[in-house]
Amino acid sequence: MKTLVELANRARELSGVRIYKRNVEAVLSAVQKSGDFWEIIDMSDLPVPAASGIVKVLIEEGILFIDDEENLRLTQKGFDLVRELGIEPFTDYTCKACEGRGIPFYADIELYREFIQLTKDRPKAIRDYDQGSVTPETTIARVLFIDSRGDLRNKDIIVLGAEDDLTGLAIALTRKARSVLVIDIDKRLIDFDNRIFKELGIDNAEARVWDLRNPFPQEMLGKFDVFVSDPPETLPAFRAFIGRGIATLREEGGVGYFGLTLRDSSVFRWRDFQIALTSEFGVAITDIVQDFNHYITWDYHKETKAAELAPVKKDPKTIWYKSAWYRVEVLPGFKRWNEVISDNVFYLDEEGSTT
Ligand code: SPD
Repeated sequence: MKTLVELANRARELSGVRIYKRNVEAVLSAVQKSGDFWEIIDMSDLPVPAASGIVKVLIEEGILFIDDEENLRLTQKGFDLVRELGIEPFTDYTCKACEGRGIPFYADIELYREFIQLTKDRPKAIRDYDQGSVTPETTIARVLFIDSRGDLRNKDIIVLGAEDDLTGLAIALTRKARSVLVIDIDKRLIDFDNRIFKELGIDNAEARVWDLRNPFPQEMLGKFDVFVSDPPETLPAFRAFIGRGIATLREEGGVGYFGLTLRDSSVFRWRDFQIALTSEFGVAITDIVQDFNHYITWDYHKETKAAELAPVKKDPKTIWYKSAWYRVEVLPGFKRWNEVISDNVFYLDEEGSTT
């Protein structure tokens, strides 16, 4: 019988992504709770290629098998292994009322209702820009979180990309910010926001088309108190969205909010992001709320590398794609990064698979 380290190394070889012993343990723990591949990814906090590689190796080694309903199950050898190694079933004490965010969306039920009402005909998430919208409950909880930290009222706020989540719209609907500027590459979303701003007479909010691969003009830099974003998970996209977000901040004490996921990115990549944030851009990470952002599975799921890599063909039945909510504060001497992005790997690299 191979050791967990050997299983991890084999999965790494098979999948081409970074995997270590802890990841194999996480899959063996998750599979004791649910046989659904997408739920296993959610519980084990792994990029799809990594989870898929581990599952394939565990099947190869006779530790798992796929049953008639396309669920993953432990074999007798698998049961013996988890018992011998003391790997227990996944446990979850997440608060069901706030879905683990610590901020219940219904704390401002009027805002939630207005948002739901206004966004009934919202543009659908499309594959072109790696879109995947968060649930309305997530969007409203984001706004309430921002308000709870003193980062909403009378602040100049910029929302960069990911307006498929309509976070910029929801911030504007509070009528509490001093100004709101929404930047997105997708003209459908920009037109959608601007139409609502106009209809409701919200004249301190505006949406503009912008491709974040391009540097911002000088007049955008140093103009805002707060930025909000949700970048694709490659390093170039992280720079384009978060580096440029930081560059828009007026002064030390400025704040950024964004989502980072472990479904399209590994914890190894998170370390690279965190080094860029703290050592290069000069920010402190004040908050990371794991699984704060819940994404509605996108209509193009069947066309993605994730669907192709999955060991089963069954589609996700529940929300499986989540991301952590980061809050950062810029400190004295912070760097305004605003270079051209020339990298071709923008939306998808070896760890990503949902575009
Ligand atoms: N490709 C579909 C989902 C993409 C959602 N983006 C989440 C990014 C988190 N930073």
